[in-house]
Amino acid sequence: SLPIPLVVNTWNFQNATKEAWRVLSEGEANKKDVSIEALAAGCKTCQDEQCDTTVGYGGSPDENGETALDAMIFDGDTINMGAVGNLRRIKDAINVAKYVLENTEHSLLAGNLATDFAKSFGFLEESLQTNFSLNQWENWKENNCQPNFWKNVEPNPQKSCGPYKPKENRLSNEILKYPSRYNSQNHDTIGMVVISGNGHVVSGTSTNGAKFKIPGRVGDSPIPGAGAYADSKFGAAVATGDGDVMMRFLPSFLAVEKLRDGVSSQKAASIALARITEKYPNFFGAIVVVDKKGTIGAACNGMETFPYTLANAQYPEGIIKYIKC
Ligand code: SD4
Repeated sequence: SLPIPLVVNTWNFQNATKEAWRVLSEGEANKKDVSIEALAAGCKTCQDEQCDTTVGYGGSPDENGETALDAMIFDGDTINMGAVGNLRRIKDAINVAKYVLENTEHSLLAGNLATDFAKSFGFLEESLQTNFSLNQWENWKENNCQPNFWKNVEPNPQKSCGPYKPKENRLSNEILKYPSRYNSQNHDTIGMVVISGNGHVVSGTSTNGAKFKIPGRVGDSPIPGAGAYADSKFGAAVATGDGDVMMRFLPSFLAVEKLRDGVSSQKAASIALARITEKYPNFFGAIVVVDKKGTIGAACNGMETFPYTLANAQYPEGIIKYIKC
């Protein structure tokens, strides 16, 4: 069991881990509980660095070439949360989520009106498009605009990029045909768990979602129990991967429920992941579960290995761990 205070996050986003640890340990030194600030600072580091181009601005353009963001902070002390879904033209999604948590009675704001909300509190409105995301989008269009997230579409006329619409008849046996549209190259949400010395457990996520998503799509990341969940009495979980499938199973909620039942964090991770792969064997994704003492469990599917990163007093610079899937 690793000592708390502790920071753990999905993938090898070590700078995010380090930054969250820096803020957390400073707070601890001043006898202040800054779990939420630490989590926001860590996730913001990934947003600013555009971790793997799948967190923050300038990556994963939707069918219209726009990047839109999902983020959440879940407070395990109060069982309160703040989240934004499909946030447009605002870079700092995690701090808008923090604003929702700390200054409203709501849990989740979405789309353009979430943008208006953020702007009214001083968040800068700016394009999230970059040369990189523009290129991603142009390449996709040149390759006949594979309709990544449509089912039952009419064959796409050469070089015509939608609008797509479904055929009349639905395909049978949709689940068996389900191909994973995801891989570790294009799909890396940061999910982070922070536990303070006094046992305050907080979790959160930040992502730009899924490449070439249908405009308006919201993933699992801002959905409580899907992308993240926390309960300071038991621990927390964060998930990454194919959010469209994942959110149907609430894996983070399920894992924390298992902790409540006295199951180990490793077993809880395996159970939550298995619930998805039973139904979707090609599912791409991973879950990290941390019990309140700081014991970490993780499980993954659809890739060879899955990395996560942790920092604590022993590893203030952060250390990357790998699990086999
Ligand atoms: C999503 N779950 O929007 C996110 C993306 C992700 O690892 O997790 N990438 O589907």
